Amino acid sequence: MTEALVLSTQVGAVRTLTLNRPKALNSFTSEMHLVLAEALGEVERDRSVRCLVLTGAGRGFCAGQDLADPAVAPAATAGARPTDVGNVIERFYKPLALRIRAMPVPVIAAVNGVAAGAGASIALGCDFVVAARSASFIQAFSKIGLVPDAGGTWLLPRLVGRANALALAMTGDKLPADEAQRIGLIWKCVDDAAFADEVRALAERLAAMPVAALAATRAAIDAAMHLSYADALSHEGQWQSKLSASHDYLEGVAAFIAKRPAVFSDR
Ligand code: T3D
Repeated sequence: MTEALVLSTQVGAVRTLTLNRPKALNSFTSEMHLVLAEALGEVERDRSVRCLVLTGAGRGFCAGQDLADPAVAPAATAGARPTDVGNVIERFYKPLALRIRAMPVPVIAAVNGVAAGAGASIALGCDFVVAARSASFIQAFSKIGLVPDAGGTWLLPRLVGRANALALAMTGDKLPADEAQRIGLIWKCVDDAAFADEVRALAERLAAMPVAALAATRAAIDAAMHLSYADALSHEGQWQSKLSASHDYLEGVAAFIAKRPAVFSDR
């Protein structure tokens, strides 16, 4: 029986999707994209899911595009037409990156090992990036004559500034997880032995929070990146109008007044 390309498990309200092509460091084939898209659709539809964890099987998180996937690999035969990688981006990576950014629940990238190329971009596009100390981030694109994609050019300078973004993208050097945390590329680097427990604890904590407000927080912060101060203030007000009409806001305030734990359920 063939192994699923993406493993989906749920404990409580935390859904974990595990990229599962460990022999090729979980690099993306067209088929894995399709299976992942289906799994993300299930997360969107299933209201029992309140936090999503994306991780990789084996020693890697994801090595980006599978460079040997016949569907996208550059033609080796002399005279053959080269693959238009832009089409691959439009078809697979752009929808994936946008979808993760619009998930109705918080998304944690649990970077268990190397994250390279589009694998790094997809991780960095998640709400939280928690990496094992043995993990690393590689902007592998320059080594094969491409630019960072899957959101890399947008994310990198915003996360670490232009100087670091250019250095990482142009050299393609391996950035260890602790250094990635130090320069603000990721949220947290944790010892390998504590990695699974840290991810679980964070996911469970987020799942118990008002997740609709957390998803709105992501949207508001992303929108504010290209708004004026005045417009951001107005945009925040619009979100507050919407959220203050929700069950979770009423519950949050009632629980605070009654000095009891809140039970949030909106999504
Ligand atoms: O069509 C398009 O190109 C679309 C564009 C998409 C955007 C991108 O993602 S472009 C960037 C693509 N990714 C890369 O260039 C990374 C390539 N991989 C590496 O540079 C190295 O594997 C790593 C630095 C990530 C890890 O190195 P290391 O020494 O720990 O492992 P390894 O021995 O290189 O890899 C282990 C196996 O995974 C190996 O297979 P083997 O020899 O054991 O049968 C290797 O070939 C395979 N593998 C790793 N990355 C890929 C891959 N196979 C196919 N595609 C990969 N991207």
